[in-house]
Amino acid sequence: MLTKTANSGTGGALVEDEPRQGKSASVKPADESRTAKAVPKSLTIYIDGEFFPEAEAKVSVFDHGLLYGDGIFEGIRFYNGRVFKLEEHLARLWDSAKSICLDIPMSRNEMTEALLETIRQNDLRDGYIRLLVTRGVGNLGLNPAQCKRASVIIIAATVSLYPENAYRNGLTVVTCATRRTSPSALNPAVKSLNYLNNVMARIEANLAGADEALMLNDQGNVAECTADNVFIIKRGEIFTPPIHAGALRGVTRSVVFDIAAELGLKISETDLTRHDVFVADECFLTGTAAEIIPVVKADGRVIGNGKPGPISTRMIARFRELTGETGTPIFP
Ligand code: PXG
Repeated sequence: MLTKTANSGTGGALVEDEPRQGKSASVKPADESRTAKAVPKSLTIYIDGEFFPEAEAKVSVFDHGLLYGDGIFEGIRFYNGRVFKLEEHLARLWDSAKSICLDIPMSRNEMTEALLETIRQNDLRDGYIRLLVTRGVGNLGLNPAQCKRASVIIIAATVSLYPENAYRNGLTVVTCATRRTSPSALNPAVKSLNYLNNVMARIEANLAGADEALMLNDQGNVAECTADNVFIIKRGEIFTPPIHAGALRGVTRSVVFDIAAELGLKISETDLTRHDVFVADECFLTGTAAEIIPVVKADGRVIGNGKPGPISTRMIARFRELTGETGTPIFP
């Protein structure tokens, strides 16, 4: 059962690279906030069945999500009043939960309704959802048996990870020294709240002045980037690392497989080395936040002719059609 405790009106704008902090807690009536365009609006956040203005949306310092990164998450997009690939994201969330023995305290239908209602509360048609399930409140010991009930947090905001010209001109990537977590340590298939491995890689990209970091696995093969799957194209065929190489089973990755089948393009999962990336005709990354974005330089080597290639461009165009036309309706 959802309890409405606040309504912030027309929703806020969370730009990924400029997260807002310490905003006013003031809650405006919907009509007033619609006219006050210049004033950033307070988001309405879902926590365990209740809605809160963002300044009041808080979790306990004893939540093991904070103390140990013990929890899981999903990043989901909605476009044009529809949530894109909602079922697939929820399926992955439930798989992550099972893997770490976390009981999600609601059914899949209840989660869907909570998610849709959070978007409605923020009056958004295009945006990004961050869905978290934390282990919940426990004591200072790491034993999750102390945590009585998992917490569910849903944030609906707007997102723009890269500027539009990045999609036209492509990104630069560098290989980082930080290896993707080995499946024998922490399986990267679990989308856990413990992202320090990826954050360390991201810091390396920042220090090198690159847009993204290419992460290798313990064998030295390409796993993925910090929050994106990697694809290369060679002689008209598309290749991507298999899941066992340390790639997340990306929802956008699966859409690329669907589009490839639709366009009659050959696509396969295969181990890739840095050399394969250097000599590729084209390269692109996929992720919910990044969507499909071309890569034109890797470790200083120009990929193809240094411009997004024809297959990447077709992929991006078809992906944009699909995101605009399909998905779970938010406002039935
Ligand atoms: N690999 C990793 C490690 C990821 O975290 C992807 C690939 C792409 O998967 P999807 O299902 O989104 O196609 C992810 C995506 C963000 C953000 O920028 C997204 C992710 C992780 C962290 C931040 O919002 N996940």
